[in-house]
Amino acid sequence: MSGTYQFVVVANRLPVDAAEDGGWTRSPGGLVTAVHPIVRRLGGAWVGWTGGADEEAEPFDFDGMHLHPVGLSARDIDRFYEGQSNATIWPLFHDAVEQPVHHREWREAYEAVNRRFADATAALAAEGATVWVHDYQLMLVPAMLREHRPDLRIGFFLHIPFPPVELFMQLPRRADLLRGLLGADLVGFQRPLAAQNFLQLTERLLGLSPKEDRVEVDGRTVTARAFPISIDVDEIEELANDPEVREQARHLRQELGDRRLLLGVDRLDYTKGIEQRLKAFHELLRDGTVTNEEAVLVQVATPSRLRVAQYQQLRDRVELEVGRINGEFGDVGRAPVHYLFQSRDRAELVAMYLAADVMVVSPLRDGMNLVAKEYVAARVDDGGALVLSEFTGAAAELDESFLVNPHDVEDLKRGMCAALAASPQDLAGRMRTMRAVVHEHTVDRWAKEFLDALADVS
Ligand code: GDG
Repeated sequence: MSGTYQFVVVANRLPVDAAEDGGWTRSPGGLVTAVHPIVRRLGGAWVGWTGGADEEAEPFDFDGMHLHPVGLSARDIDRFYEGQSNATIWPLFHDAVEQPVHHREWREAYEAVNRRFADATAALAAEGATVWVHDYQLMLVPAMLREHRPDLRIGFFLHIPFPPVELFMQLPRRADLLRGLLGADLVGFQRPLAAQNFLQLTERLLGLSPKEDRVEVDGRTVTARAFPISIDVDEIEELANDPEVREQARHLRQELGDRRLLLGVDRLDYTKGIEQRLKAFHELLRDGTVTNEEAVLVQVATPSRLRVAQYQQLRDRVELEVGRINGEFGDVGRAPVHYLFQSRDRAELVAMYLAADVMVVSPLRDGMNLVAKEYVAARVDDGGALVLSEFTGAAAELDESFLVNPHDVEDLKRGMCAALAASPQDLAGRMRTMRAVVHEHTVDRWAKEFLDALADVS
């Protein structure tokens, strides 16, 4: 059975959020910004979850897109989303920086939910349509889809890292997951190394013979290549030039007096290296390298995956450390760490980017890291310094940043100090170079390159 849509996007979440008036608003974020115009132009459809439990939401049209909700029960959310996706695959694909948890029921739920996504997509896509599947929650979908609809052109993009062979081998039912991805014509990754890991794995696990960026499977060719994602540069620059946002940035600076501002903005996730950043700042204060009079760390930790045990434990550890630092080095009315366990709106984030002397992005492992690119895009004044972990995809493009190994606290401290000590001329030169890179590689270009490659390979 086939449908009428020539282009279908399949992602864990629909590109909308429930509004207070009972309607929908478009979700923020680069992926939606980049893909929405393409879906609208092609009169396409988007298959995804609404974000709520036990929903029997009907398909609906939104701003030129046909949105097809896949309902998840509370049990599906528990097992497929919080379990297999976020407590098994997520940690394992991020170098197992937290111990991955394995449960048979989670794997079964993952397969069942992937099947539902695949069935919904198969029913919507027109004969010969292009389908673009996204991310680690839906890795079985390409093969499930191909089984019923060999006529489709299927692309898959993984937003997170793809692990080295030895680590992937730890996964129960690992071959199924790999075969799931091999259902696609084109598998896209953030970095070339990830594509290599994937191709090596096809040899090790399935005895296939990958050559260059391709592998033959069941008489078809699957191509694996890197397509580093980026941001909506215009959106960030518009905000950075907005007089209200600039005023907000000035106000923020005033509030902090003449102290240098170090900034962290992350989802509260153990991959982001927030604990390592706090430890480094703690030691700088303890060593006397910086004092509470001279510097302040503002950490926005956006609430994330709050029902997953590892995230609750991380929150406790982070909050304990913030309390320790502020208790030891703070003064009445002047704390060294300002910790915000809150989601802030985009304008406010950009105001913070503009106000920050040093942006500290220190993930232990990150597919790309858009915050680093947003910071660079926001610095229309060529000011500010970026301290960036080598273990982010962004490090490959932003090599004029102060690159650090966040696993080594000494190195993180060295990077933070070097950024604080650098001359304005040095910093402006670095920022100009990085801004040119971000300008060149926007999220629109990323989407176009992926879809052009998909059209070419299949
Ligand atoms: C995954 C991969 C890859 C954060 N706090 C707030 C807020 N944000 C926005 C940031 C940024 C986005 O969320 C986070 O993107 P990242 O790339 O930094 O990280 P993940 O969420 O882990 O994303 C990652 C990405 O997918 C894309 O492929 O780069 O490697 O892990 O845009 O600005 N936005 C608002 N309030 C907040 O408090 N409005």
